[in-house]
Amino acid sequence: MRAKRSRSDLAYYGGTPGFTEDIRVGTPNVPAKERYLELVNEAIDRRWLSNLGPLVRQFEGLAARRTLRTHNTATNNATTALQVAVKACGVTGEVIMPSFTFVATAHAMNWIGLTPVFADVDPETGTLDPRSVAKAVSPRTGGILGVHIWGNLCDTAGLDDVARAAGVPLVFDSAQSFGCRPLLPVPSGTAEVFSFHATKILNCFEGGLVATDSADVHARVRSMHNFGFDEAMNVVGPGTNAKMNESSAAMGIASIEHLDDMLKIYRAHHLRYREGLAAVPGVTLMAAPDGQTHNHQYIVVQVDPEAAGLDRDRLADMLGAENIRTKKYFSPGCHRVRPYRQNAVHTPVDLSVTQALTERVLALPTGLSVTPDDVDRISDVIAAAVRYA
Ligand code: T4K
Repeated sequence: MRAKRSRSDLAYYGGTPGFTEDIRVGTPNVPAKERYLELVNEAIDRRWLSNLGPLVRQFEGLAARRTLRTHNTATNNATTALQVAVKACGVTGEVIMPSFTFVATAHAMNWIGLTPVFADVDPETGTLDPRSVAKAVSPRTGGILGVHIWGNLCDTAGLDDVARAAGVPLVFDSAQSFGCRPLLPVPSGTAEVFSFHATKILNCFEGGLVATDSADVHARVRSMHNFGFDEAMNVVGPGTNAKMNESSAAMGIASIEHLDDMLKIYRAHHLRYREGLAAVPGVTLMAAPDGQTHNHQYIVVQVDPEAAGLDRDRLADMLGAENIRTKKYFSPGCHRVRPYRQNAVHTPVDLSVTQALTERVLALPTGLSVTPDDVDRISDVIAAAVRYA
């Protein structure tokens, strides 16, 4: 009896064979290599490589058209951007956030002495559930951090209500949501943070952005992300080094010029997966919510072990044997990892939706390196895996 099927097993049983080379979740998009090299060459010739250079300024201007926020500050990554953003918004003490997110959300808070307090999420969208947040509010609550997971925008109005009632700032972790905006362009929250990590739809190798409509918050973000300096280079408060460099900005500029084309490709892949997986029992593509634009950056399926005849982990193993490298975004939940799992202060409310999702979700390859034929092939392999499980 074999521990797991291999590529040849599925083919032997009549299934579609997988890939001879790895096809991965998170392969970086590089839509304009020549343009990037041209921009980075110019930066080298200018001998201005960091410290709020012209490419960073240009990138901030281009990004602003997409965030629809008045003030935009580019950073070296989203983890430091989250820290700067919550400090600039005056978040203190306990921060209510989802456990169902990448661990950076919780770690970023913990690292600066804030206490993550986890609330549950909506089963359809995976985003923070305002009713659960309301239950988690206590006199120690100093802020609420919503995460627009997989590009699905939170119930921003619901979270706004809870934040107002509690009298605390509402901040959004939009690391996965560049290109995702409400159809009515009124983004809520005091500030939000985007990621331009290599694996994101728009990548700067590494990079982030703090976006806000508040001039006060913006002034603090500008200062805090640059050692506490003000425009006149006086130190006016505490600060860190969260600045984006010119090479990252060059990649961001070169890529953002192709963002609309990339969004079309991601949407086409999403629709193709939907079609390809529609008849596969127990494997359901997570829907993209209405009422917003979406980047479809993550293709996430939920695996129901009863209906599929195999669980998520087994499916991931079978796909891995066919060289299809998936990711379990996001498993386990933050409440199940050190340092949060040992201390009940982090888990005051029921997290059963989170728990169920973490056991069932699986992200599939998409992006510029994936062709429509690849999508069909991956869907066929999943169908075969379920058939022969
Ligand atoms: N908040 C949220 C909600 C986030 O999702 C993230 C980051 C953050 C905050 C923090 O943002 P940053 O500080 O990173 O800007 C990856 C990314 O490293 C991380 O940025 C991202 N979220 C998270 C969702 O995904 P891992 O642990 O999955 O990375 P890794 O090394 O397993 O790579 C993922 C896949 O991408 C693999 O299939 C390999 C592939 N890959 C990766 C890189 C870096 C490539 O093919 N080429 C590459 O260059 O975290």
